[in-house]
Amino acid sequence: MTIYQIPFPYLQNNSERIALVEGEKKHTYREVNNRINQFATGLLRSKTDLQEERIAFFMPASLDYVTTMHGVWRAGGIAVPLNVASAVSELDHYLTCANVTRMVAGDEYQDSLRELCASLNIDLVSVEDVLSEESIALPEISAERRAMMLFTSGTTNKPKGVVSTHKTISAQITTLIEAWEWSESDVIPLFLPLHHIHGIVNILSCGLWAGATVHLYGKFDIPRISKQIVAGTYNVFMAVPTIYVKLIQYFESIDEGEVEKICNGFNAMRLNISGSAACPVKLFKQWKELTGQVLLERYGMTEIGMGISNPYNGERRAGAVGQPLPGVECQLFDEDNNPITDEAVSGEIRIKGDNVFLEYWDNEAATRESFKDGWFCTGDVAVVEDGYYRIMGRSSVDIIKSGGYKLSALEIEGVLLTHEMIAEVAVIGVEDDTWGEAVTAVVAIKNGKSLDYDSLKSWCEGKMSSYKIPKRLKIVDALPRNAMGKVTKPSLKEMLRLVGKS
Ligand code: MLC
Ligand code: AMP
Repeated sequence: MTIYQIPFPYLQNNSERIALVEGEKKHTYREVNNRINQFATGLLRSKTDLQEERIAFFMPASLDYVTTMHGVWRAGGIAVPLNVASAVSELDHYLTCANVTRMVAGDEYQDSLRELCASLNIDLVSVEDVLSEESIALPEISAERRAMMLFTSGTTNKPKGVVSTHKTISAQITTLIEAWEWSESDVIPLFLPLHHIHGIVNILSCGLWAGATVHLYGKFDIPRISKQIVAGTYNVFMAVPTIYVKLIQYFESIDEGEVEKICNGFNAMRLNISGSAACPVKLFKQWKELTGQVLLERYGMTEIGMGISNPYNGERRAGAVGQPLPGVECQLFDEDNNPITDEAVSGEIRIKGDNVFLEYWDNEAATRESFKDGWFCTGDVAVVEDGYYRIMGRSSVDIIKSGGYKLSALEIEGVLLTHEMIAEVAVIGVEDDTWGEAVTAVVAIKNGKSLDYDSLKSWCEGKMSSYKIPKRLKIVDALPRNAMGKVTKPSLKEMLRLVGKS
């Protein structure tokens, strides 16, 4: 008998309930389970265990995605889901860093990936190529084995591979099932990208573990999703704050009767969640006024899954993220590494628990630096007020959160500095109503040269993923620096925030 270390009971039990809906197609748990086994078998070929071989995949939310993710887990590999919106120039780093040997891609992506995969000696296949009807025993895999690698931007260098084990993923799922009372009667739309924890764990994996039905969308398609909301299809909705902002902007573009129907659809749901970036109090209130839903805001990170959440039952507080989730230990620390016990004194959030990742792939130094005395140091600063955690900001100005994506200012600066007109550049995230933070390039231009926003934007295309391209350009004579010669990004940020408001 196969031992599943991430035991999705409804898959294992071949339930006849509907697991996935893709447009008009519906797939039962039994069907999905069989396909996963066929895929795992095909991946193994003559091997008995993939022994943590890194298998990348490049596909939107689909039956193929689920087949690949679970198939890799069951065959003993490490699943490396990649961002289908990545510029091909950025994929090279992910594939090389993870030493990927096989890439499973949707048909629509095969042509654009062929050359890159060939140059890196990576086997490019489709799900269909791998499926096998043969019947073999799948390996027994210990819970401590590595299962998944997600890339996350950091303050230095290129994105790092965050490795979680089968045990980590199980812990990340089960805490949410308990806290948010997932059940088999839940139906949820999934339109977030599937190379991040929000889409992978909070929605897809919790849904499949609980025996719920997950409706898969290739992208955030507001009219299609709204139609289902009006029809009362969904009872749970999870998104980043930017999505709630975009929904409100959409309401302003359609007639009032339609808005009312959509808002009634939201009103009838049991739960609306916001996370991955701060939910402004104004947005929390607007959503309540429009839909009657009190958003449940929670806090998480690629390295820990979810850590802190407002209560499902009980007061959900605007501007706060709530209390540590079941099984998650959370403590604030001051700059001298002393635990903070007083309320209203801010400090860095540090986390312990089975939900915490194992390591940054092939980067012992970064792993070591991110843990202190067994606590994972998140780099986020919070206070506790009346038992509720409130996020105050991040310890690094070089991390930008735009529409829920974590971006490295240094990575973007590195590309911009190769522009022939640019003498020096500082990239910062400036407060923005839609994106949370808008990537802003503050640039000093070489003597005698000129640069406008549109030409910079077109120059960036293809050199970085489109969501990283600066939304704004500010030209200065020289960047402000402190006595040590370091660019004073916090003052730049404040200056541009005030300019934006004037
Ligand atoms: C898209 N664009 C963005 C952007 N997303 N620009 C800045 N920031 C973003 N996040 C740009 C595109 O480049 C394009 O630019 C234009 O917007 C339209 O693109 P689109 O793809 O049609 O946009 P849309 O579908 O509206 O996408 C917005 C979005 C998406 C909010 C749906 O960004 C998204 O799915 N974000 C969620 C990311 C996520 O899941 N994060 C969780 C990380 S895990 P142009 O110029 O070409 O028109 C984590 C832990 C935790 O944080 O706690 O959960
Ligand atoms: P990522 O590395 O992409 O997983 O992003 C994790 C980061 O998103 C955290 O370290 C926080 O900075 C931020 N984040 C997630 N949820 C929230 C939230 N509710 N409020 C503020 N910041 C958040």
